[in-house]
Amino acid sequence: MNAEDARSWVRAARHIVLLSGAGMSAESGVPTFRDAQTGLWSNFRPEDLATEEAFRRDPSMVWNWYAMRRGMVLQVAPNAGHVAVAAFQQRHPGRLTVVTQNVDGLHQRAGSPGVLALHGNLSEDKWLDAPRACCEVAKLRAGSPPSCSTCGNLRRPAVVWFGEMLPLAQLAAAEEAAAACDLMLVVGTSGVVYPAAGLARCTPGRVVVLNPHASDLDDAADAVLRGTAAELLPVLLED
Ligand code: BV8
Repeated sequence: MNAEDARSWVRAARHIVLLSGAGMSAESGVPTFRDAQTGLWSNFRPEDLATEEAFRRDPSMVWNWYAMRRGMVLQVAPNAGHVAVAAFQQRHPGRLTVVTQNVDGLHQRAGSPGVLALHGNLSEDKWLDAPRACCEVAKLRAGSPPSCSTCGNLRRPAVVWFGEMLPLAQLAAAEEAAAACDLMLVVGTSGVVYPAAGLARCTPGRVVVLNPHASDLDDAADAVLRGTAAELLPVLLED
């Protein structure tokens, strides 16, 4: 099957879910989780840094890793893949739902409405421990990370770390969309992180994987398109 054939599936689909991972943003210049880490973090697997335990063990190292990623994301722009998805949604309101594992906000910046960000958002912070009466953002003590100037409660990135539960509202809406769709486009994900990858295994809809390399979800796919997000999505989603 090639992109042309898959286009007929897109045309015939009443409701589409686009499940995206880090590969969706690769052509914008955002490294994937598989890509080698650089600098201070080159000896760490992302999975080892993106945990509460790692943050409590060395808050400034993990905070600075996120600060580096935030800085990088501000330097880049949505690519032709993000733009094609948002344009399809503008042309066909309510027909495509974006469910993303990405915390970079590039789908949202491309103009996609109602993005279900399962793993949170890199540009937001929250309190590490349940906030006390003294924990006011207005009274933060500067630092990496900033903290409550009274009790020392730390600020942390508002992302979902490994071992943490996903935001229930987003997860429930994503499961509902996956159960109701007749086509799921799985774009730029290795398909190893759950429960996100499970959506592609549970959907009754046809599953099309878009990935230049083999992924853990190829066996769940009705079709696999070997190519990149920015190359394939404009073709696939063109009316
Ligand atoms: C939880 C935010 C429980 C932070 C992230 C079932 C089975 C096995 C394990 C588990 C299971 N259930 C739970 C687990 C444990 C764990 C898990 O899945 N572990 C894995 C590693 C085995 N899951 C969890 O911990 C989840 N929480 O289960 O809580 C619970 C229950 C009750 C009460 C309390 C707790 C939380 C998971 C979320 C973790 N947070 N991100 C941050 O970003 O810092 S996950 C993070 O890693 C990303 O968000 C993403 O999800 C994942 C990386 O995967 P991908 O996005 O796919 O990226 P990757 O680099 O791997 O691959 C890129 C792909 O793109 C490649 O295939 C490549 O070929 C392709 N590509 C490259 N270029 C392009 C391209 N494709 C297209 N175009 C291109 N140009």
